[in-house]
Amino acid sequence: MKIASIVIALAAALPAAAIAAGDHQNHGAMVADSQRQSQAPADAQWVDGLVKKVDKTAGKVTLAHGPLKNLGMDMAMTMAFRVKDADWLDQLKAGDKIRFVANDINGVLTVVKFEMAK
Ligand SMILES: [Cu+2]
Repeated sequence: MKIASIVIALAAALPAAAIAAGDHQNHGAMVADSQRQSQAPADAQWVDGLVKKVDKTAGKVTLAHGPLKNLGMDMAMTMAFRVKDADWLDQLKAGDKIRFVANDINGVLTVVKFEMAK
């Protein structure tokens, strides 16, 4: 009985996660959802990113990025991130290629480290 209910729970959870990861409009919801996934490690995962837009007013940078498994994103996508240090927005401009690490900080996806890609 126990094993059967675990299998059912997994089967129910997996497709939902896959759909959420591919749907950009629901990115915020996905993050809120993923907070209960405490098995997700806080390990730094470097990923390539292409700067699409810098919004200093909002304190955000829009990045086209590869998969970020540590944040439950299994595929490449374009989305806005907050940056840990607002000064970083002065160092970035559309078209820049970077490598970065993003973390979920209190439910907000935030670039916590970055470097210019060569
Ligand atoms: Cu993303």
